[in-house]
Amino acid sequence: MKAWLHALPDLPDSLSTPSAVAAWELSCALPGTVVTLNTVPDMAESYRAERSADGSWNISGGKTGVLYGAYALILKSLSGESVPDVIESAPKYRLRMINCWDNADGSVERGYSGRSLFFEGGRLDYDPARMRELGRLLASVGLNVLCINNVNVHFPCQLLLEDYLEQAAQLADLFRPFGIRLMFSVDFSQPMRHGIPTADPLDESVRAWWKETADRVWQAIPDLAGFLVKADSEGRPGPFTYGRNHADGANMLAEAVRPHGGVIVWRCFVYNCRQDWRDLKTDRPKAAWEHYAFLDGAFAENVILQVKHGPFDFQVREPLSPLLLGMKHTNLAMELQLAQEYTGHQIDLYTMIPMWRELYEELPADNIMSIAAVSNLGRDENYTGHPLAAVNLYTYGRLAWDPDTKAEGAVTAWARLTYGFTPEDTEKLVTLLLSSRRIYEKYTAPLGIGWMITPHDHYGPNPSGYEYDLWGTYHKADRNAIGIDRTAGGTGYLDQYPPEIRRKYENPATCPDLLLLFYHRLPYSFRMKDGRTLVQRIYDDHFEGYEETERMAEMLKSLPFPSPDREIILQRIDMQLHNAREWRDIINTFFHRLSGAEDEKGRTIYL
Ligand code: GCW
Repeated sequence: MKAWLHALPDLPDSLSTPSAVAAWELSCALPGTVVTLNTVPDMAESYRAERSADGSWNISGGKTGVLYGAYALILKSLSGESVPDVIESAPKYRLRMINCWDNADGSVERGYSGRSLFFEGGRLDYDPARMRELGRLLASVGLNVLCINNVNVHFPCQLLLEDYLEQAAQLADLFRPFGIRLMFSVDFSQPMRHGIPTADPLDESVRAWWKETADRVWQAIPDLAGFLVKADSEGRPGPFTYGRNHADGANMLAEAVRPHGGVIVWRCFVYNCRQDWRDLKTDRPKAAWEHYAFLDGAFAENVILQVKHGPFDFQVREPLSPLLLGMKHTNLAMELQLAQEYTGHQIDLYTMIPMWRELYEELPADNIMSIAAVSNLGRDENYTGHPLAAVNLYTYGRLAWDPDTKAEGAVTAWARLTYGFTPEDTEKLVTLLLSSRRIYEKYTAPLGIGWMITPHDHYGPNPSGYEYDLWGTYHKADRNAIGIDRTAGGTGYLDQYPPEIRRKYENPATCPDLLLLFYHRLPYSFRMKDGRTLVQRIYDDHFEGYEETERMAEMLKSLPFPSPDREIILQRIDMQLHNAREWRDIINTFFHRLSGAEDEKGRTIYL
């Protein structure tokens, strides 16, 4: 299925404003329902939809608010949800972003849905009809910013150059009727590709170059949202080269884009990726805090620090990053990852909203102004490679609009919109999707330890693959114990949190099981709260994870998916079964060989 709006006819290319799109979508989706649209400029992105006694509707909203109101009414009606007489809504987050990791050569870094939707052969290359379809998909769940190129700007950032800008401007035109603004990733050292000898943010010629560049770019695309920057991260250039800090770097760019209303989204994924495993002092999860917390309040008002949701890198389970809790005087965005890099490559089922709900529960209400997610989209017919991975895009948008969105309601709405099964089958599908994250977690790295994945490619098990590498991701398993003590007595990572969080995790006897090995180094004989030993708990989770995958496969096979989804889904669940079996046996054998502990239930562990 081409995601959840597949039932609507293609959009004509003549619609140039959000209200024109809204009127057209309403006439297709709800024929016979009279809807009046009323644009109230002050309402910006918010809307109020009200049903009159005669059944007709009136939607008032800002320029894009009317569009969001129309989609809300359409999606609620089509998904069979009960539609209240008044729907009133405003987005919680200002920028609701999709970050694409698409390269100019058409490849997608960590992409599992085919090639880039936007680039091919070193140039912008897109299908306008597909762009409109994508625009409506994103707008229908309230997303409003699309950063089209990879944060690792491998190719000189052509998007900033004259001849590319023209085509990029045409792309921006295609998305504008959907309230979606483009954003570009830029390379911090870009001035050096244009004859400037340095990229030092305090150098006058550098500042002047960025100003001129911003002027040129915004002249072509006046509503460009801004620039996204990965600096001093994983080999990318940045202010550190010049002895400057990240406020110096971000504020310099912010000054260049400010006259145009642009923002600088500055990623905080900064850590030592050349670590020596012999070094016992450096603890990678501490890095973001160490680089940024002391700069709280030093960033310009049009800078947003974009922080990965956890302190490592999109593992199956990580605690919420302490930076998201600590920087009270800085604009922050939380970064999620729809692309299933560590979570099954869009082969294994992995519905993310249960994980996101846990993060949102811990986010203080007013700290965060924006949300970003790494895209899971590509040129595949169904956009997300695995047809069921579209649930992640849909629910991401719903949560970015309203962080109180409940997992079950949103997944059910998506399932109904996409497949229109009987209520029993919808319920089966929803149950299966909601359990998929926990199942994946059970058969992969245990209890928050992370990183037991095949290096670089990040699919399948390799328990010590990262152990002596330079990425700072170690579990230090020996014959007695596993893990790193991150409490005050250990690396002190936990000290980066407020006291109530510290108290929750500092004692292994009371630390929640699923993060136990993130925070503590423990012997295999450690008694869990339920009386099992740590190693027995690991064995049990892995056997259960595989069995539950088998049950999931049976259930999937019984559901009436239409073609071609059915074929793709069945082929991938077989691959997932194979993967889950590999994980189960390799992880169990790994721990058995180290600990010598037998499985109390006598199941097969290969020696
Ligand atoms: O998760 C890691 C990925 C890299 C990625 C990096 C990042 C774009 O393995 O492929 O680079 O994160 O977030 O910048």
